[in-house]
Amino acid sequence: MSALRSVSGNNSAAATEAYDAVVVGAGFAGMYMLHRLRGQGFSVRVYEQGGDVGGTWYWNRYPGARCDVESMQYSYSFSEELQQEWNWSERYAPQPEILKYAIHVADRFDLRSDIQLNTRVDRAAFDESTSLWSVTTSDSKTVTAKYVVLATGCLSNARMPEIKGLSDFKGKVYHTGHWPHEPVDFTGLRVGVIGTGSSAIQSVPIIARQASRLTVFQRTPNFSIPARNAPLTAEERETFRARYPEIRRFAREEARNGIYTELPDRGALDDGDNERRAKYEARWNRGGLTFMSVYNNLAIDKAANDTAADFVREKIAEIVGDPETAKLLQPNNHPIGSKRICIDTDYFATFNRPNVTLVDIRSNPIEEITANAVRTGAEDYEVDALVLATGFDAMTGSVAKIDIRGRDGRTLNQKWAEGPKTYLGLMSAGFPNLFIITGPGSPSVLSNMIVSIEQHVDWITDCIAWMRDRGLDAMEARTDAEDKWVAHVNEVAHTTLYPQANSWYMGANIPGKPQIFMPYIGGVGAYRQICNEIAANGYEGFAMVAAPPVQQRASS
Ligand code: N01
Repeated sequence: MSALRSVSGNNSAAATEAYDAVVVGAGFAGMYMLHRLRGQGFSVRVYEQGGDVGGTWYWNRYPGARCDVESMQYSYSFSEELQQEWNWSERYAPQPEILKYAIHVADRFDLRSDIQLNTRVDRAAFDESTSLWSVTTSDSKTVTAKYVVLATGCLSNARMPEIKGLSDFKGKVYHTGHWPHEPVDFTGLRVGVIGTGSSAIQSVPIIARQASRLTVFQRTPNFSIPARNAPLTAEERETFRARYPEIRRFAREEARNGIYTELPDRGALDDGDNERRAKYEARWNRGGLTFMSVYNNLAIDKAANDTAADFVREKIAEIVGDPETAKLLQPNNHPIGSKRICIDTDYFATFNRPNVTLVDIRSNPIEEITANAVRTGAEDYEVDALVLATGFDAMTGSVAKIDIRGRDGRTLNQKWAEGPKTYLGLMSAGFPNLFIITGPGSPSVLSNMIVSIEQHVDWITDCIAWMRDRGLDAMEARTDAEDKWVAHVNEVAHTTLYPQANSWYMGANIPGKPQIFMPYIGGVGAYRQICNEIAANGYEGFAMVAAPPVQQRASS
């Protein structure tokens, strides 16, 4: 099982390469998957459409791109040596440093020999007679594999907005999620940014410092908390490293979102106004995503949530000089946290600059883009360059681009036409031996992604090794178990305020996409426990198929 086999039906030159597993994507998920499967003696081929490893950190090179989880935590935990030796320079490392880390991991663990870059997987089809997948890539080759693992990432399918006239624009057009590799300099240019999600909120302050004029086109204002980014001292790194065993354990087992922080023991309305305000103030000053864990009911109780939302709205009004602009920047159509909260450095203060204008395209939608301007009902805003910070076809977009055919030739896109259906976010019934890392139905984007990636990769590796030990040929989610899980994911989501927002969690940012809350909101600790119990019970809810006897296989 361990060696790469080159098999050929007729000994012709056109041999088909055969692997135990094909992994799609060489981001953090695909790299660790390769490392673990190799460690178990499996042959693996990883295909990566980018020119290097790193996934989202390879593509998202826009100015100001950083992770919103602190780097000491947004990093692999599987190797003690790695976490002790890598020196993060800042609390939130910038994109080039995270990419450098990914490249370091690929080299340090000697992963490159099994990764084929610049290659997209176009098609994967399951052959029921052999229980093998045929995987066709953009270089027109087909290989076979017993297992296919989709490590395609949740936010890797940049979405171009459908705006009339966009192709007629004469200046340069950039998408934050597909940024050029060569430096982009906006000095002296009039720049328009469309969108005000995390990517815009990170890039706007930097573009504003370069551009002669920056116009930000906002449809929906977002809640954002200061990052309070700062260099990490050697001492801070050492203190953190010394506590890694407890920090990593907590992130895996106790935290809801895979981030080490205090667990709140009371609700927002249990405190009086002054006490509550003092707590919000302290978290605002500390900065970062943990603002949302001041209290234990901000995600479930609207009255409690309003107290946090009001606090942030007040902060915006304090920071932004022009009251009209401040009002426009105050989010008012969704509970705080029901869309991914943003983390910024000087975003709101940027609107005090004389060269920055905020345009409300909710009341005055963009009608079209002309050769040199963005035209709203009221005005033409002349720009030399356009930055589209318009987001991603999240969670399912990258999977949907691959023609995946399971039993009876049915495609995954057909099966997921009304929304993704998975068991545990790991497998989908009708698609044997096809695993998804951080897929819909798992905590995924609601968590520190690396914590969830490591959990899935470990679970999948253990599962594949378990099958090998028992001579099993195929594994598949059972429809009844999947239906029950989908219902559970949906039920838990609706005990929270999350479905109240038109977010990409719900698929609401893509016209025509079914609106279903995709990630599992039960918390990473609880989810891990469920996955572990299912494995301990012989992979409950999954159907296993034994390998046919050797002579039967040979004659089929
Ligand atoms: O994308 P978004 P993003 N006309 O979908 C607007 C992660 N991330 O790239 O809200 C005009 O959040 C849209 O408006 P509306 C993070 O998880 C992580 O910013 O649909 N506007 C919205 O304002 C994040 O949540 C980091 O009304 C249009 C914006 O574009 C996720 O990626 C950093 C439009 C899109 O916001 C996505 O963030 C950055 C149109 N036709 C991102 N279409 C880290 O720190 C869309 N919009 C790891």
